[in-house]
Amino acid sequence: MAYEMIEVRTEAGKVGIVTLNRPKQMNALNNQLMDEMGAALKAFDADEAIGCMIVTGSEKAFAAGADIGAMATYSFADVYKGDYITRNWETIRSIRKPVIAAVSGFALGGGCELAMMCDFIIAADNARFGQPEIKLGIIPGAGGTQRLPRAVGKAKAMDLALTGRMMNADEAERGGLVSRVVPLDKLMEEALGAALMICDYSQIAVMAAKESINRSFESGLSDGVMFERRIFHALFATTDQKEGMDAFVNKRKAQFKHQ
Ligand code: DAK
Repeated sequence: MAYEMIEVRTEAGKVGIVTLNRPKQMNALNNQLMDEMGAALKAFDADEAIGCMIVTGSEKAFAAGADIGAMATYSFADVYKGDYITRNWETIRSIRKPVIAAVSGFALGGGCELAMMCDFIIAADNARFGQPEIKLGIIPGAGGTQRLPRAVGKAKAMDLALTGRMMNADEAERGGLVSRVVPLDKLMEEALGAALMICDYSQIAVMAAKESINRSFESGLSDGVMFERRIFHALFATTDQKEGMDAFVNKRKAQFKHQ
């Protein structure tokens, strides 16, 4: 597939990188961009050589939200019948390998929601997060009212969604939305370092960890712990578990085969 609104590349043959590329529109997210991103991530997910993905934007903007110009004339019939958001925005949730959001600049509205759909967010020190939809007469529509309070708690989520204000990277890290904040010029280096580290672990264990942590948002504690326990037990059937533990016992570096 030829991409027009994203750039796609790999690093070290094992990290798949998707860069949102609508600079004049601050990477505003429209249907074509979301279709392209979904296709690129699915292709990486299906590629045996790829162990981790990074979604990133420009220095100025990760993404300034859904494309307001494109949305402005939508009717209820358009968004309902077209299954707006669900049809292509949710593709990222079906990706089984880890997806890191490397965020610099604005991550607003749908941009903040896209970052939250990734597995974790590494932010540059110039990143600014917000859900300003209230200023447009709407509310967050791609999971913001659900994922933001799970990340930062009710008080901060209400504050952000009701006032439309932005929070900077430090506040986002303090609140728990962001896992690390790094200087802008170190953002990709840090995200790549994390991705390469993940690629070197057992891909089965990595996917199982992602699946289990995501389950914690969908179930009660005892069901979630039982889910984790069953997957934990199952990992003892893998070659990688034997390799990882043998390598530790024999004081050597593990060579995982992802089997
Ligand atoms: N959409 C389209 N164009 C955008 C945009 C956006 N979200 N954000 C920025 N741009 C465009 C600007 O129009 C401008 O274009 P030109 O005038 O140059 O043609 C260009 O990017 C540069 O922007 P500014 O001139 O405004 O640059 P500044 O540095 O002054 O300000 C800003 C940057 C990011 C603070 C500002 O542009 C801004 O406030 N942008 C809007 C942010 C925003 O409101 N984001 C939330 C969008 S609403 C739904 C589900 C989900 C959603 C909706 C419905 N349903 C289920 C129905 C999601 C909604 C959203 O995400």
